[in-house]
Amino acid sequence: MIDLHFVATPNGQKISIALEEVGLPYRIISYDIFEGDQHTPEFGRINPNHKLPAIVDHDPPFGGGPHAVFESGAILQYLAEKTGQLLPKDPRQRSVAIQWLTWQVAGLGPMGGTGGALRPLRAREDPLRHRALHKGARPADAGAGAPAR
Ligand SMILES: N[C@@H](CCC(=O)N[C@@H](CS)C(=O)NCC(=O)O)C(=O)O
Repeated sequence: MIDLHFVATPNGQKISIALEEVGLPYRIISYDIFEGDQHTPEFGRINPNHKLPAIVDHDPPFGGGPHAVFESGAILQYLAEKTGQLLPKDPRQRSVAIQWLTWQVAGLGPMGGTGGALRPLRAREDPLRHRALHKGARPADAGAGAPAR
């Protein structure tokens, strides 16, 4: 049995989708990250970074008692290796799959998360300042106090 420490964000859903796909039995332990559920000493022993998702595999292939895995990319790789599914055996195809996995966790995921967090701030942003920051306008366009060129 696998415990999935879960929040319904894309990172959490990646793991629930993978668990459904490989057909391993699991149970969901839900967290409300806005209430700070992740900041307990118990969860810190599963993920010292206090982020979701994380899993605890009570029957790891290498024995020795329960095994905790955090970071969605590491969890996906663990599930693939445990079941022999999801990752191609062919070394060339395996390399391609790991490239896309790394792109998702290191590129798309953080960019999407940051974009989502900043969108409300951007809406309130001064239009001239926005132009100066994002469209290459001269700093003087940003208004009083900006250094002249
Ligand atoms: N790189 C991590 C990102 C984990 C992450 O940022 N999780 C968010 C939810 S998607 C979280 O737990 N936020 C709560 C917090 O930062 O306190 C992964 O891929 O698992």
